Amino acid sequence: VEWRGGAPFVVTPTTPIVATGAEARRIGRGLAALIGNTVDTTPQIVEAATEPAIALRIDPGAGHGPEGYALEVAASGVEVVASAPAGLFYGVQTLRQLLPARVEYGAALFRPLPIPAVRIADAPRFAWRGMMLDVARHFFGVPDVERVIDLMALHKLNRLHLHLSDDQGWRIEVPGRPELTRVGGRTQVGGGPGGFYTTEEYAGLVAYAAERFITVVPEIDLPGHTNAALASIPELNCDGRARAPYTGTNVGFSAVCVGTPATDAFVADVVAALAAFPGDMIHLGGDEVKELSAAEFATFVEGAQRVVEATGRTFVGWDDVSAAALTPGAVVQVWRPQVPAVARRVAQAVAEGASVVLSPSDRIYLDIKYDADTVLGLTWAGLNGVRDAYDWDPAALLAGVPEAAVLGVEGPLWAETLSTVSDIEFMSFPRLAGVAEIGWTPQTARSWTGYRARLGAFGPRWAALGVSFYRSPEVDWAPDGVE
Ligand code: IFG
Repeated sequence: VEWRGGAPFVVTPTTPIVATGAEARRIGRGLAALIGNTVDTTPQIVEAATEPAIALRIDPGAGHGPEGYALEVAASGVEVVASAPAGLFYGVQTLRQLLPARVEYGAALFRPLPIPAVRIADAPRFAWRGMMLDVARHFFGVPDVERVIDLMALHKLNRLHLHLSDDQGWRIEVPGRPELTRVGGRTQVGGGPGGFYTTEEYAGLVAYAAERFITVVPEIDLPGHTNAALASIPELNCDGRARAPYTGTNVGFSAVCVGTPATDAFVADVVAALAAFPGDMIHLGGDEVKELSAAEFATFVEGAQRVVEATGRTFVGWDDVSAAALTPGAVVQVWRPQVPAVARRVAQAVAEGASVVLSPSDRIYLDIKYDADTVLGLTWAGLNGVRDAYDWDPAALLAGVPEAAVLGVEGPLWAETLSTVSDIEFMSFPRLAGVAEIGWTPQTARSWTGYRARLGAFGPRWAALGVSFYRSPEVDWAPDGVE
């Protein structure tokens, strides 16, 4: 970032956005909709301009990589150049953050919008910058998930991991298995009605995310965390009897019967259903299996991984799967780096060719309380304050797991204690912004004091967006509604 001083660029109701090509024009329309609150204050998308303009350009030869961009702001005009659509989108998100927070209000009267003169060249450190939303413990409908996607995009996050099944609920239709949603989709923690995504609704979420350069990573948790499936399909139980629905919050008590034709057919149908949607990863969980022997668990995981890879997709599992013999292309999502035996097994899996996504539960589990006074969330991993969630280096987390093996980071939000989108926002922000910066910014450019100051200045933007964020006492929050 090079602050150039001098006069800012001032966006007025007649400032045009110059963009050519379908993707640049589509991204331009997103910027125009942000800037204008009425028809006559919304910038036009044009092919060329004679007055000071905002120019958006995709130049494959520009050398910015798949998600990088260059941004130049001067009084005479603004230009964002990227080598690919994602990079242009992220350059526009940065431009958005350089605009006053008031731009985020949807109907406020237009006032000229100054953008400080600056030159930026930018690209992300990691390819996987994610959030996980647990829609199984409590179900969240399409509008809530779209809201999460919108907020992820503002922070340049690009992976939405949806935890679609657990003991308390099954949330996605599986062709040929209507009982999974008819029975498993009708419960949730606390006994509420639950819910599920129809094939069309889920496809719509995948598309909505893709428009914002976010890839959805579906998770069906197996062989444990399966009571909803065990309550829906009797032959998944070794005794052939359907389990009662479960609406509590215990973990580890359930597992499918391993090695039976019924279970193998079930896994095949589930993986086929997930592989029918656009994407490159399928997450099959693997966490907290206490009802199977080590041999049964390994047999299940190794078989399930082959089913996923037969679809051409990458297998993802929680760090528990490192107890099985993984193929070199596997992705291990690390949630317990603080457990020495787990850390050793993960390093071994990496030595055998696995990659990792880091979700340390004692850092970025977003359902862990901020502090002892936080009403929502859990405390089994300790307390995850704003600084705890930010002040660590993925390349230094695990011995034997170098930066090259780290695909990126992801903040999981489990929903045992969350039931509304404002609960999601309260536990996610500000800590998810820290996850986003860890995923994007080189370690040498990061410091708690610098981040803390920028976070305080970001509060008004979240307020303008109506985000129910936690005004942590660790941060000096700028006043909102006035800038
Ligand atoms: N661990 C369980 C989750 C959830 C979580 C709550 C993993 C991988 C504790 N598994 O985290 O289902 O209950 O913080």
